[in-house]
Amino acid sequence: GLSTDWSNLTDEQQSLIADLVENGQHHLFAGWDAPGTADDEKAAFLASLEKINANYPGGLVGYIANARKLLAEAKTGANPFEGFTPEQPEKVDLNTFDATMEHYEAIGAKQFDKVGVVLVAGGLGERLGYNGIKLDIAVEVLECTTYLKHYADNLLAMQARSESQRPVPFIIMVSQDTGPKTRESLEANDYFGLEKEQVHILQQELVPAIADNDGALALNKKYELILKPHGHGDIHMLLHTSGVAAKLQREGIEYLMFIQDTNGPSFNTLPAAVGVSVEKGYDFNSLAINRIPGEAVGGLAKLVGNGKELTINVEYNQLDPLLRATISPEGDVPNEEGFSVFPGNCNTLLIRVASYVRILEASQGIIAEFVNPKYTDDTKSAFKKPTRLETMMQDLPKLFGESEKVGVTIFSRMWSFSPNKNNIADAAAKVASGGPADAGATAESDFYAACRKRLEVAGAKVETAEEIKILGVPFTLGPKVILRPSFAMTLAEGREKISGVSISDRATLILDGKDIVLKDVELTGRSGLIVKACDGAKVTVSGSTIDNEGFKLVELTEEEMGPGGDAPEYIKIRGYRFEDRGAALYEFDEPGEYEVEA
Ligand code: UGB
Repeated sequence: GLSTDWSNLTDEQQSLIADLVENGQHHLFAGWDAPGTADDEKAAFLASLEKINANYPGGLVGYIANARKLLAEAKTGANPFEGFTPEQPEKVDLNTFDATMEHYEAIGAKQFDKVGVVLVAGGLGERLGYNGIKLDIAVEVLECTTYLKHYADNLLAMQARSESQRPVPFIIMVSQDTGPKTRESLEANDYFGLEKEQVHILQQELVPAIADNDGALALNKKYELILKPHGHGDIHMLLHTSGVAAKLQREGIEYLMFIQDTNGPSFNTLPAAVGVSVEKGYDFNSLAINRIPGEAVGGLAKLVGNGKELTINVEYNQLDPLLRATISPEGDVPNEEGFSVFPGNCNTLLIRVASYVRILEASQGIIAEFVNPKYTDDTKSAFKKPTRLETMMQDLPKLFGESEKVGVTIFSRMWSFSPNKNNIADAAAKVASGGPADAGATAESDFYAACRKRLEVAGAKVETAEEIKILGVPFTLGPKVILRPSFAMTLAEGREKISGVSISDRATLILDGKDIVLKDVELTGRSGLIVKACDGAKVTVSGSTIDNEGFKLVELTEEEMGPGGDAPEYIKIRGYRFEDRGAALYEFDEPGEYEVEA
């Protein structure tokens, strides 16, 4: 009963249509106009079906089958945690910056040429209300380093510290929303010093929305599917179908570190996390923080029951019901230390490549898809709006067997997790209800806090500033310290290069370069000191008191914040900027030995 002229379709198109019709998708082709009318729309529609069919392992028929199965399960209301009791996962606590942390860092730092970095950056950041890609946002606005440059700088620093100096593979997952601008940023900046060949861009595709429990694909209008994002779990499928995971394994990469687009501190944790994975034999190491009850990050728990044991992220919307049904009738309430019972998932994951590739091959990279339809009523027979299958990258351990080991490594928050996810108004509301802001200003202040910590570990006297509040978002900005990854990747490295330093609450210190040494240097008042040294430039700054006007924080006026204000958007999302009032700048772009007495 399909009314169109099918004779000029390719064999593949005809067989795809036949397969779809056989699988309950007759409506996609019903009521078609006669040949000669809307031919372009029809062609585009068929092209979109073919594209989706090619991108999803098992094709559209596989997608529909998976949808029917998951929707049937959702309808019976099966509790995914039935029979399981959550227990504490196996964990290593690195909240303290002590010998244990340095022990793991030392192990991890030897593995820099066996690690690849995977950045999931397909999301648009609607909650942040930012108009570009999130990777182009500045993580700090003293020098306005973007997240993408900051991540690339870390890869360069890892390379510079490994014996082989082999380029660290950098895999970036983009979507149709973020792909063009991500490529543009890389190209406009000459790949930030990386080699083009070490960067692998993988594009995730949208999946069709589903209109009912029978898995009927939803149409926007005649000849047009409704398409929706499939989630960050697509990274596993893409690393499989592209062959990149297997290729990296053949090239000797042993670990992949998965990071998010706006989590600036992730590389602080890399050396120690790798050290933990190596020493404990973890196939999957989830990096975590002490979670605040109710916080929008999942909880990492060991689920025990049904003859099984599985350490997994319990997503934030499922955690409270699970706790109520098992170990905590009050739900997600604070423990004696004020934290949620289970560590919070940073979604920074360190995965052992050998087990990963094996699991990708067995699963085709489709990792624990789920569906979350909103039904019109209790009969669960109709949806309020079309739904779709989704995946989350942290669900990989659901496919693990007895032999794979999952562990959790806990770090302090400013050191490991300070994403920039919320606009100022939402951030202020989150703070008001007792949660973290996870906003531009806090991402920046935590960035400085982590660098201050490196100074403190090196014995520096650091005078912490008072908390300030801009537009309802509280944060502690000073002293503002940037130690670039070129300067130090581990605590030990910072200790070797810093001695006798003291820095006042309003001062600014920026160090960029591998061979910079600071000895007996005092930064008073609001003074600023910036030292930049190229490769081969050995710079010693010693016996100095720095006393200048440094950087001044200037709050944006209401007018500047408004739509007419000409401040860049990455400034507006934090509500302030800095003015350089005469910080001391020492820059060395020729190799050699230099002594600086300011
Ligand atoms: N992302 C993609 O690349 N593609 C997609 O289709 C979707 C996202 P969100 P979410 O660490 O704060 C996760 O939306 O999903 C990228 C964990 O599930 O910011 O709400 C996107 O670009 C949760 O357990 O996060 O929550 C970004 O880089 C918790 O730990 C990343 O995926 C929380 O993150 C995350 O996307 C957290």
